[in-house]
Amino acid sequence: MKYIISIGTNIGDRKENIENAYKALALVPKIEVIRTSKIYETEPVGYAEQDSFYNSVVEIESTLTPNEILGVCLGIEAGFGRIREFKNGPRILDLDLILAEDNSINTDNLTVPHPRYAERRFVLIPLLELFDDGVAYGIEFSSNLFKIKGQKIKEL
Ligand code: PH2
Ligand code: MG
Ligand code: MG
Repeated sequence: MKYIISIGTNIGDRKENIENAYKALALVPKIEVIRTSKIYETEPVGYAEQDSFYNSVVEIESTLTPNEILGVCLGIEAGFGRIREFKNGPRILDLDLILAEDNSINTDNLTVPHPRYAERRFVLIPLLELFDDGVAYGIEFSSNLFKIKGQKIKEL
């Protein structure tokens, strides 16, 4: 099954962090990285008093379940020394499962599609780069861009 994972960072060498996340995903058994978007510099969303983020999205192919993918994401974050201080606060690396090819999931610890992705230009713009007709796995996502105000974003 294919999955879309969003990567974000605003601590340290942000470009290197994103590239390390691509590499870490590619090293996981049963995960193949199919393609990555460009890297974007983005205005913080949610909590404004922090440095700008670098964001990217990745499409992977995997035989792992959505819950296993979530575990991989949390494991990679921990491996890079992520400390969770407060919601939407600064982070060295955040990997979020955004979409799954043939699944919607709603459990206590995982909701897919990601409950807030449609409000986030930093997810939708790189996603549109990968799915230029604005549809990913049967989900039309690009029209959400018209509803978003602010949230500056630029390609590196
Ligand atoms: N992640 C958040 C909250 N706000 N803003 C930007 N620009 N990029 C992010 O990755 C991001 C955010 C919560 O995970
Ligand atoms: Mg996140
Ligand atoms: Mg996260």
